[in-house]
Amino acid sequence: MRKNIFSLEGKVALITGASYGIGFAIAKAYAEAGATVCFNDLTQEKVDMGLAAYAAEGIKAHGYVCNVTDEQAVNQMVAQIEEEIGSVDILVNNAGIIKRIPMCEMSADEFREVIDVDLNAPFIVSKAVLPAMIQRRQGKIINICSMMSELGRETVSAYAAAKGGLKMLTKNIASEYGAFNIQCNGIGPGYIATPQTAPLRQVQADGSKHPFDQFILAKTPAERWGAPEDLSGPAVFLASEASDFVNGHILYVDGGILAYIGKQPK
Ligand code: NAP
Ligand code: GCO
Repeated sequence: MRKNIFSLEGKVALITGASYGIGFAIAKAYAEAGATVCFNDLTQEKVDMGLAAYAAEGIKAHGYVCNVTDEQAVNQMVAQIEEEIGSVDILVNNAGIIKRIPMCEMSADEFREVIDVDLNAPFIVSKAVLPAMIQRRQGKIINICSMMSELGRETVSAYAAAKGGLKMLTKNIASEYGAFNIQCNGIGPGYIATPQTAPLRQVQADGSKHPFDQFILAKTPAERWGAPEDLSGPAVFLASEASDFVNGHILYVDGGILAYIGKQPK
């Protein structure tokens, strides 16, 4: 029989913030490819919600309460996973937040909060799994970047700074640990329909589409928002041996946004 180079059989995957949304879709794809799925969320309630959602898909996932910005809690969670399940083969730094506030109205504390979750935390979680990866001479780290790793827009200064930084952290991990057969790549989703982007898609009082919704459709050659499942194939590719010589790359999964100047208004 031909070997399946996309198989994740026998691998342990940790996907942060994966009770729902993009993280959940990626974790589900990993489980379907054969991996054991571990995830975390901020509260027991959210973890239980996630566990029930995985169980409904026939997946036995392992859920942990952990704030990814808390280095001690992250180290504890990774140690617990190593003891209970095995060393982490695949890490997806997915947990993230956004604050849409015009820069001149944003406090430094609000800015720091976004940087803490979206940039410092991927550093913290990667640092926690890297020693075992180095020792075992294998590992995959996938950082969930953004259109804002390349582009700016009004109100998202902190998010863009964090996601731009995450792109460079990705390249640096690849540079620093590539010799240990560790691949660190990013996925840059386009505009994906999840709770994070729900305010941008809200139907207006008169029943019309939100102006931002129309704006995104005009900016996306695919003329639709992405679904979390659009990220499944790229995420499996970057976690599998099919991508063993792909390192420090950001794979944009955006329906063509970054290639397109946008539709001319009628
Ligand atoms: P989401 O629906 O808001 O889900 C984010 C998840 O991260 C939630 O489960 C959330 O938990 C968790 N989280 C937040 N802060 C955390 C912390 N400190 N510790 C642990 N977990 C934490 O977001 P999403 O749209 O699925 O996005 C997932 C990732 O993709 C993010 O990094 C986001 O920036 C990125 N992204 C999203 C889009 C998009 O269009 N949706 C596009 C590009 C990139 P709680 O529910 O407990 O808050
Ligand atoms: C926004 C959005 C974005 C997306 C995504 C794009 O307000 O512009 O929330 O930043 O979530 O990251 O790739």
